[in-house]
This record gives sequence, structure tokens and C-alpha cells, in this order.
Amino acid sequence: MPKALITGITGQDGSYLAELLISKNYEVFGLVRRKSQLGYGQSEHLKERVTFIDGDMTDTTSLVKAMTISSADEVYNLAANSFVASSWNAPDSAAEINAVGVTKLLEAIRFVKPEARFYQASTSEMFGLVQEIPQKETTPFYPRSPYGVAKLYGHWITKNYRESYGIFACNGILFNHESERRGAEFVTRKITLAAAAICKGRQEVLELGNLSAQRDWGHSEDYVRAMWLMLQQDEPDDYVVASGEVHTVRDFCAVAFERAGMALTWSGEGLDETGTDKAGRVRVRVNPAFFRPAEVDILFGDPSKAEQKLGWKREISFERLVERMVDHDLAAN
Ligand code: NAP
Ligand code: F7E
Repeated sequence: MPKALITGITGQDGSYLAELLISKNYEVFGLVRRKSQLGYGQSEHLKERVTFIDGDMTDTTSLVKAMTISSADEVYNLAANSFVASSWNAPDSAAEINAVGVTKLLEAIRFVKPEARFYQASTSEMFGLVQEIPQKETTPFYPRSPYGVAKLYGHWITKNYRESYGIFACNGILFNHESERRGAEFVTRKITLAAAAICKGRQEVLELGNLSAQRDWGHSEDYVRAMWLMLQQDEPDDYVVASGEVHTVRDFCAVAFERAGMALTWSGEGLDETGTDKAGRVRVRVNPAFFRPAEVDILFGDPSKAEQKLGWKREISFERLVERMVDHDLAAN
């Protein structure tokens, strides 16, 4: 029975990856940090099937212990402060968890089980102020947030441990992926939760920042499959994982509100732009408080390498992603 250690198991991707590995008969271990409230986040339903290990990405000893206890054949490093906007509020912490934490985990692997295979959750945010459209593995990086800068360090240290010590280490450069388990602060879930709440009469209006930001959105269930595939290859490598389609935040709102039974009409420009329902009520408006100090205007990935070399293909379309999220939030509220 192969053994896998997942950091970030309480988050969106960690929970879907744990389900995938359990379905493939892995023994799954998950690193969990202490919080003021007990619980396993998005993996609560897996608590009988996962062995949870206390630890923290900022604490080397706990990572060495996690490697020793699990003796993992595959290590998936999904732990991060993953909310870009908050990385300006806590930049040191972004660096400690998302950057130096990767080195700590690689060192733990090197000392405890250097033959273990390692997956690093790299990100399209490293492309930031994009130098090429669409972005692929060879596109130069230009991160635009403390989050993106920290992740770029994590990306390069992963490559460096591959080249320095021969560790089977892969970077998955994943573009935005969402789901019914997405954190409520990310724009997609903020929209689907609001569409559901407005539909049920519990909220009047949704306030957003940059409606023109463009993202390449897929479903987490599809993307965790790519993570696993990377660690099953003969050689370690880095891959872009993306849908190959781009949509604006405005488009996402339009599809979500339509699904919730409220088609929107858009009018105005910039800070005055609004989305209005059939009865003329403003349902979406812009609030400058949600703009970022430096924006990433467009992320648009080319997944050709992952498709050709890994045989990966996304199965859940953009429209289906939005429908699933809205339907879930309508049913839950
Ligand atoms: P998420 O839902 O925010 O989950 C992040 C996980 O990291 C949580 O389990 C969190 O634990 C854990 N974590 C944070 N700080 C930690 C620490 N100091 N020690 C141990 N664990 C810690 O994120 P996600 O969407 O699943 O993303 C997974 C990974 O992929 C992240 O590294 C993210 O940066 C990266 N990524 C995500 C996307 C995307 O679109 N989703 C795209 C590219 C890359 P708590 O529950 O204790 O907070
Ligand atoms: O923002 C704009 C915002 O916070 C998307 C993380 O998983 O993907 C994610 O990072 C866009 C941005 O995700 C609001 O300005 C407008 O342009 O959902 P988001 P993100 O920043 O793209 C990457 C690949 C990761 O690696 C990250 O971990 O939407 N936007 N209005 C807004 N965003 C938010 N959150 N809230 C708004 O009101």
C-alpha cells in the first residue's frame, strides 16, 4: 500500500486529493496545524480514513516527525496562506509558510526519506504581470504580490533540490481552480454564495473589486488528478495545469446569477459599473476597497505539455463549475 503525506489537507485541494488517493488505495497522512477550534476543515468527512499528524510548515522538527511517522512515498505540499489579497497584510507570514516552509519540508525529506517523491503547489500567480499570453512552462515570471513572490521561491527551491540532490520533485504550476469547497473570500465563492443569498432574500447586493480581471478557472477535482499524475512519471518535471479558457469576473457573475434565476444587465463603467436584475435592482456593484495594491489583470494558461506528457485533460467545463458551485450554495442556504 503506497503512503502519501499531504500538507494543507484541511483546505480545498487537500480534501479532493485525499479522496483521490484513498480511492487508489493509498494510506494517507495529513499535516494539520493547531487552531483555536478543533476540526479538519474540508477533510472532516475523511477523519476515519486519514492519519492526521500535528505540525506546521514553519516548524522544521514537526516536518521531520511527519516524514518519520508517515514514511511517505509521495509528499504533496499544498500548505500555504493561499489568499493573495491577505499576503499584503501579512507578508512575513507569506514568506515563512509559502517560501521557507518549502525548504524545511524538502530538508525533512532529504534527511528522512530522500527517495520520496515531492509535489510542490506552484501557481500561475508567479506569472503576475504576464510577459506572454497564454502562459506556459517557459514564460518568464513576474510576480505581483507577496504571495506570488514567496511562491516563486518555493518553485525554484523545488527545482534546486531536484538538481542538487536528485530528489524526485515536481512543480505543478496550477491556474485558478475552484469548487464547492473553495474558501468564501475568493471571488468565485464570494459570487456564488452571494447569488444564493440574494436569491433567497438574505442579501441585497454583492460588492466586488476589479470586475475586468481575467482568470483561467477550472475545478479542483480535475486539478488534483494532475498532481498525482506528475508523481507517477519516469522523470520529475514542471507542468502548467490550466483550462486553456479565460473569463472575466463579470462573466463569472453573469453565469452565476443566471443560474440562480437572476439574469443581470450591466451598465456604467469603472467604479460606477453595476449589474442590475430584471426588476431594476442593483445586485452587483464595485467597491474600491476590494482592489489590490498591484493587480494581476489576466491569467491564461496553455496546458499542452500536461495534456501530452501526463495524458491529463480537464473534465469539468467553466459553465459546469459555476453551476455546481451555485447549486451547492442554493441547496445549503
Ligand atoms: P486552501 O484551501 O487555502 O488550503 C490551504 C491549506 O494550507 C489549509 O489546509 C491550511 O490549513 C494549510 N496551511 C496554511 N498555513 C499552514 C501552516 N503554517 N502549516 C500547515 N498548514 C498550513 O488552498 P487550496 O486552494 O486548497 O490550494 C492548495 C495549494 O495550492 C496552496 O499552496 C495554494 O497556494 C496553491 N494553489 C492554489 C490554487 C487555486 O486556485 N486554488 C492555484 C495555484 C496554487 P488551515 O486549515 O489550518 O488554515
Ligand atoms: O481573485 C478579482 C481579484 O482572490 C481573482 C488563489 O487560489 O488563484 C487564486 O488567487 C480575481 C483577482 O483569486 C474581488 O482582484 C474582484 O483579480 O479569487 P481571487 P486569485 O487572486 O487569482 C491563484 C492561482 C492562487 O495561486 C491563489 O492561491 O478577482 N476580484 N473583486 C476579487 N477577488 C476577491 N477575492 N474578492 C473580490 O471582491
